[in-house]
Amino acid sequence: MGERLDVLFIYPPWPVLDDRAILQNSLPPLGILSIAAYLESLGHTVAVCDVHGEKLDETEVCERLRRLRPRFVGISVLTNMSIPAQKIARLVKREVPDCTVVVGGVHAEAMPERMLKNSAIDCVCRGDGEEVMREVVEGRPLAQVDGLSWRDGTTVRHNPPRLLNMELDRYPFPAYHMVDFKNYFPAVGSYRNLPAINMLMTRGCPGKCSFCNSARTTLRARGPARVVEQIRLLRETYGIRQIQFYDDTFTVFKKHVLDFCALLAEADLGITWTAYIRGDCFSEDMAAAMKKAGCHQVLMGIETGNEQVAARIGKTIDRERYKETVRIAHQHGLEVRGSFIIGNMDETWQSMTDTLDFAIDLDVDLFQLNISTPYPGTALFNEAAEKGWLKHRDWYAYGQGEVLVEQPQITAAEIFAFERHAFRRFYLRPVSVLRMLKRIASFRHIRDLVVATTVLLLGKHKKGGGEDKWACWKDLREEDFFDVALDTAEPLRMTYQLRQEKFIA
Ligand code: B12
Ligand code: SF4
Repeated sequence: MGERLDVLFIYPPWPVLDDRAILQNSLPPLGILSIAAYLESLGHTVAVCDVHGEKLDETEVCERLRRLRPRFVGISVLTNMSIPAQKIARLVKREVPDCTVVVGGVHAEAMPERMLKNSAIDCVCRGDGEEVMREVVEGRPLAQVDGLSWRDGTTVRHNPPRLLNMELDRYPFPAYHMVDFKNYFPAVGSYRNLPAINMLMTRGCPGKCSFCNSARTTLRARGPARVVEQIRLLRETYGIRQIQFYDDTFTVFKKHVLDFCALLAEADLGITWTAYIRGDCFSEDMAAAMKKAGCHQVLMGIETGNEQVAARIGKTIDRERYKETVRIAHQHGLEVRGSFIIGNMDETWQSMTDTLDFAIDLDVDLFQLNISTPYPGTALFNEAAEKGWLKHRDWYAYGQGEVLVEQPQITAAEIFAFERHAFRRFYLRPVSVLRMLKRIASFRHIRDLVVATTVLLLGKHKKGGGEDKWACWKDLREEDFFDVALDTAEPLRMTYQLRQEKFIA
């Protein structure tokens, strides 16, 4: 038998995607790749198993566990994949009983008690995982690791929060070498060149949106030179030609953006890229610099076109400002992808119509529409839970395509009907059809267009599709993994509070 691995990180699958999945992206999990790189730089042996990206089934995961026999396993948990994550923890303890299982990520940290009802999970990391994981792996007793919640018999103990690391450049680049780039692809309509990969220049967002886990989290930025260095590595080592910046607020630090663009343009790496901008943080000089550095598309979370709904979700709108932003982007040859949400609190057919009208009036090139989803750790989840409006906690469905909040003034059927109507009305306009045809630059773009038309306009997507191979991760019941009768309550929390302020137990 070979040497035991120190740490294995696992990214669970989200197996109930319908055919819309093909419109979506599959990209490497930067959170665990960042922790993995840090631990490796400290001399630990580390591997990453991306069950979602590699499309692994239960047998393959178990085989990998038996082969690597990790001392520690770290599982990253978003809400939609939290039930398969519970099962994976069980498999880990079955195959490697003496292994310590740590979970982290936005869902786990918002619901530590729920995770710890599963005896296969030893502790929950709240917030950044780099230092927490280092201390756990170095053998520090769980009770002494800041930022950790753990089970003490039948009670959950919440250690104090960990101070935020404001200097992100202290950490090495994500451990890209631990994943296979062949498994990843960007979303339809979001790329010029391939292969593509995701990156971040910042962490955190000062916004206050009621539906978002990033709301009010401390904004931290990496140095522009270091980001360009990372792009050079991706280009030269992995042949990457397209980057998707997934920062919540890429354009908040104007000087940073300008410095970054100047350095990237000078490096002349032949990279095309996209980034999220904020409607209220964009300017002529930024647009010009971004275009010159290879940016071809900006994404804007506009969410709604109705003033009342905007106030309700914590994202007020200045119509003229948004219009000006789109004008600036277009003038500099940047496509605009507008992202909108329907089914918000207090939403009506009329307010959704305001949103569609606004998208058309703004003249965004691509129209992205999601259904409001109450994620644990957000104000939306807490309000829906307190009012008794949460339809269920079957986390599989928490993927922005289902109606999960039951409101008296609107039905789920109306929201779905509006969604279909909106895609047709937006994309079947001659100006949109023309734009879509003009964007075609490769065979893959043609394929994308056919798929998008079939799924979004003809509504032909079958629910619960995907590969049969993934049956092992589907239709699981979370309760079946709860084998510890905790005497600790499960309070409602806000992500920003549990990460940065005194932890609310
Ligand atoms: C990039 C991104 C994507 C990419 C790549 C996803 C991926 N493989 O990572 C794509 C576009 C594919 C994507 C898809 C989706 N995403 Co997304 N995505 C993001 C985004 C913008 C950045 C993620 C990231 O890289 N963060 C940076 C790293 C450093 O942070 P991190 O991942 O949180 O990890 C740190 C800590 O959380 C912790 N940690 C995390 N895991 C672990 C594990 C252990 C063991 C430990 C100790 C610590 C730890 O340590 C990490 C490093 O410090 C976030 C928002 C955000 N700012 O985080 C949304 C976000 C994660 N996505 C979200 C959603 C909803 C989705 C989708 C469901 C959307 C959809 N309808 O399709 C899908 C689900 C995909 C899936 N496979 O299931 C929500 C999740 C909400 C929730 N409660 O689950 C977020 C939080 C957006 C938001 N603000 O609400 N996403
Ligand atoms: S939706 Fe965007 S602006 Fe609002 S809190 Fe989340 S990341 Fe920030």
